[in-house]
Amino acid sequence: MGQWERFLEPYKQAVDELKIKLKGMRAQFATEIEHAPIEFVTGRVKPLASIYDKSLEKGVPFEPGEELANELPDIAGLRIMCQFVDDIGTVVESIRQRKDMRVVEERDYISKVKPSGYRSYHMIIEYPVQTIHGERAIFAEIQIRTLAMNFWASIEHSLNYKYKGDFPEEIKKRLQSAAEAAFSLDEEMSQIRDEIQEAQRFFSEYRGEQRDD
Ligand code: 0O2
Repeated sequence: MGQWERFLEPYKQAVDELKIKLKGMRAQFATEIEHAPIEFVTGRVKPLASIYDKSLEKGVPFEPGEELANELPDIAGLRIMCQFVDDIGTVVESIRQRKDMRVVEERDYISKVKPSGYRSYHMIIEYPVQTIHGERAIFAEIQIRTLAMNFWASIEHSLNYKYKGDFPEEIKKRLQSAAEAAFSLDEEMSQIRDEIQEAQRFFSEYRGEQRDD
């Protein structure tokens, strides 16, 4: 097994375990309260090419080890998507209360929107992974955002690849205004939230719907 593979293995394990735990949280919410604040959960280990780019950006040697692990706390990354902006606070609070992970940092890019227009709530957690060599605490980043914020971020992320972060002024402006439009949609949806939830309850009862993720 290569050096990188050995270094990344606990991250892969952490992502797999955290996906199960966060999906479990979703299922519990769904059975106990009428509106589940989690729509869906995804997770990934940062690809080696992105680890390389980020290490260059941060001026950290591109070597598997502690320095890289401390400087790049998002090698293990989870994403939680919510229907409504208010759901984000509920999810954040549930994560803070958990005993199987420790929150070490929070960044609120919803009240403090990034200049690009990016909105999301980030939590860096420390998570203990059990390995054959004993317990290993690793960092993971959980990004919590609405479906509209996620839509915007994924489009902007792919355009970022194309322009390598150097957007033409016109596209930059359009993306910023698209971010505001996405946020207006979130605000509009929040205002008609009660109507939407009643309709969703009726619809899922009518179809006898059950999600298994
Ligand atoms: P990928 O491919 O998603 O892994 P810094 O501001 O430098 O101190 P840093 O370390 O960049 O902070 O962390 P930050 O900004 O808290 O979170 C970085 C991650 O948030 C990014 O990871 C993206 O996933 C997401 N993100 C932050 N800003 C933007 C943005 O403007 N647009 C989009 N689409 N996503 C953003 P990576 O490693 O950059 O990318």
